[in-house]
Amino acid sequence: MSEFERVTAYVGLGSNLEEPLSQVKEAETELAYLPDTDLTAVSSLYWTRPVGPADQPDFINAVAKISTQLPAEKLLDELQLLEQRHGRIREGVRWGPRTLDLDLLLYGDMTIDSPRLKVPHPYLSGRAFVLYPLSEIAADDLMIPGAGMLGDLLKEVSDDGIERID
Ligand code: A4P
Ligand code: MG
Repeated sequence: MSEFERVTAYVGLGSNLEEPLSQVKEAETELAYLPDTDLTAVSSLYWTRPVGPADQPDFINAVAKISTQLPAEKLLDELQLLEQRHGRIREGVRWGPRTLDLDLLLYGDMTIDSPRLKVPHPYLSGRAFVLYPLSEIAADDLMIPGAGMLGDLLKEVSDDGIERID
C-alpha cells in the first residue's frame, strides 16, 4: 500500500510522427500499467492541425483520465519514461513534431509551479485539441485552477482544425 491518497489526474496525449494513431493507442494501454495507477476513461481520438510551426504533419490527440497514488513529480517521471520508450527525441524546434507527447494536464485540484512541472498545464485552457477530448470524459463544471470551469473555457475555443475520429 502506498502512503499517498488516490488522485484523479488527466493526461494529454499527442503524436504526429511514425504512425500517430498507433502511438497514441499504445500509450493509452501503457498508462493502464503505470504503477499504483488505474486508467479510468479515455476520450475519442482526434485529428488536429498543428499549433505552432505549421510545416509539420497533423497530430493525433486524446485525453486520458487516471486515478493514481503517484505523487505528481513521480507521475511526470513515468510519463517521460513512456515518451522515451516511444523514441521521443527532445531537440529542435519548440512545438515541433514528436512521436509521443504526454502532458500532465490536471492533478486533482492542485496548482503546481516547480521548475520541471507546471499544473494545470500552462496552455491547457486555450487549446481545442485538449479541451474537446477532455470534455468527453470530464464534467462541464470541472474547475481548472486559475482558469475557470471547463464548460466556459470550451465556449471560448473554436473546433476549427480538429476532427473527432469515430
Ligand atoms: N513540464 C512542465 N509542466 C509539465 C506538464 N504539466 N506536463 C516540463 C508535462 N511536462 C511538463 O516538455 C518540456 C518540459 O516541460 C518537460 O521537460 C517537463 O519538465 P517537452 O514535452 O519536452 O516539450 P514540448 O512538449 O515541446 O514543450 P511544451 O511547451 O510542453 O509543449 P506542449 O505544450 O506540449 O505543446 N499541436 C497539436 N495539434 N497537437 C499537439 O499535441 N503539441 C504541441 C506541444 C504543439 N502543438 C501541437 C501539439
Ligand atoms: Mg509536452
